[in-house]
Amino acid sequence: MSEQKLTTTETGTPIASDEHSLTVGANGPTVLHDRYLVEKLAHFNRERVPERNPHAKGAGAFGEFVVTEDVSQYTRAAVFQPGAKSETLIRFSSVAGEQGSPDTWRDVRGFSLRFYTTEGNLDIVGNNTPTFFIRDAMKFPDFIHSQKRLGDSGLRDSDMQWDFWTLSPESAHQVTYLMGPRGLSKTWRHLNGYGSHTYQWINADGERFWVKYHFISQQGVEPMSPADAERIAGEDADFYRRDLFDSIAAGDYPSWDVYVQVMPYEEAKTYRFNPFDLTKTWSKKDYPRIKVGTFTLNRNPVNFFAEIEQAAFSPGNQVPGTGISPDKMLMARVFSYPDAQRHRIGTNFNQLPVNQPHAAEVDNYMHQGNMQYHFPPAAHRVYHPNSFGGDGGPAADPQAGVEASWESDGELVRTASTLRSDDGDFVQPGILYREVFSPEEREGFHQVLGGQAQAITIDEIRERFFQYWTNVDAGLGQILRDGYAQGAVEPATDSHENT
Ligand code: HDE
Repeated sequence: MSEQKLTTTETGTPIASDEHSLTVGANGPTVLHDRYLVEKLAHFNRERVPERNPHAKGAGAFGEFVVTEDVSQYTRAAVFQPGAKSETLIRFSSVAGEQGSPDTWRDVRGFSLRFYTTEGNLDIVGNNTPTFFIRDAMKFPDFIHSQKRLGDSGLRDSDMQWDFWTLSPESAHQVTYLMGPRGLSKTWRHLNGYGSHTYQWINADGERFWVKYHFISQQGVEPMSPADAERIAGEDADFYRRDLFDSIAAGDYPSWDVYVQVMPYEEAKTYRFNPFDLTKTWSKKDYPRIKVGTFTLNRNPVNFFAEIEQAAFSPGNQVPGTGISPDKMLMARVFSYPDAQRHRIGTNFNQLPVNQPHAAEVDNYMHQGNMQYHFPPAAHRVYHPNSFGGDGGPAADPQAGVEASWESDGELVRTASTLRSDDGDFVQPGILYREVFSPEEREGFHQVLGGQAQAITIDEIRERFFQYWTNVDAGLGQILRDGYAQGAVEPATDSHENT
């Protein structure tokens, strides 16, 4: 046994009891000047920060990324140069469920990846699907509301989920993924991650490329059956969280290979799909995956709250040689994520150990705010420009801070992006259903959708549901209609679940 340490107040003074409040006699009233009791109860009342809305339930781990190939012709980012090694942080999550929700409800899974690079933190905040439900940020709160809970009963509701989806045809590709095998993974270790959006890379000569990130699981991609998911939701609501933690604790380190699809800058102007619309994927025949390296998760958090709950990711965390693209969703996310962190955690959220850069310095002219922890030397001025040279503070350098860029001109309008030749909402989901799903996966997909049809209680919405899937594939629509008419499709065990 190690030496017993003393319990103290938050300011380090030893206290007399862990169990008894200070009272007037053994049976008398509790006194308010029991400073430790008041401190302990007050702190307890403040233990929670607002949970993420969405992506509340999750967990994560630290690891290392190693670049095994040479992609320096596409990016100057230090993190992607041959042989570079960087510390990483990942957080997996489900989208709709709250903090305590079962891990194995059918859902898209968040795949938030941070590289602590020598040029600052790079965050790729993606999912286990290469697409998304909507293509304009204006619809995001409505979308999430439809997947969460009704205003009156506080219940989740198939009618509102399908109401939103069927009124939003751009969702069809992602909903096809969600209702297919990717909606339920065997574990978090058995899923791929995707940056989903198009990002930009810039090489040392200033040449620009559009890229999509793919993180391919070395454990393989394996689904979980709806029946297992239903059972496990009851037996162990933290199944994925436990699996990840236990695997790493046992030295069974999961890893993912990092790939990019690279599109030359000019080709984006004429590609047959809008390459900045994340309801679409890029054909791998047109843009094959190019390997970059591998990351391995090898370290569990020491403290879940400090290191995972307070992890503050943002797609705006880019480094010189990487950047965002004109994807309307991505541009809005760059604003929205730090706003969420300021609300959830506070002004100086980036000063927390998990969020501060681990391999780069921070220096600028922002200061103060609640919970300021880091501060510069006394000579550091609080304004720029100043006449104190290096001692007075940092200076910006356009060559160091390379930023993504693209041409842009036009009137301010509120309208959808211009459609390309193959931009139909139902083209790619149809291909996914017919050509990518195996016969068994299609069968499982029919079962899941059969259950969903039964869970819808409003005829008009169910009719739109049949039409939506008919638009994806006429045969699929017919199978679902016939199944419903005959009552032949058993309610899928996960009929109440969704994103
Ligand atoms: Fe998010 N999203 N999102 N999202 N998202 C959040 O950020 C948001 C979108 C994703 O592990 C929130 O810190 C908007 C796409 C993940 O900590 C919030 C839009 C993709 C996580 C937010 C999107 C994602 C989040 C909640 C439409 C995949 C978990 C609290 C423009 C490519 C991050 C927070 C973690 C979390 C906003 C769309 C993935 C509210 C406005 C597309 C993995 O800021």
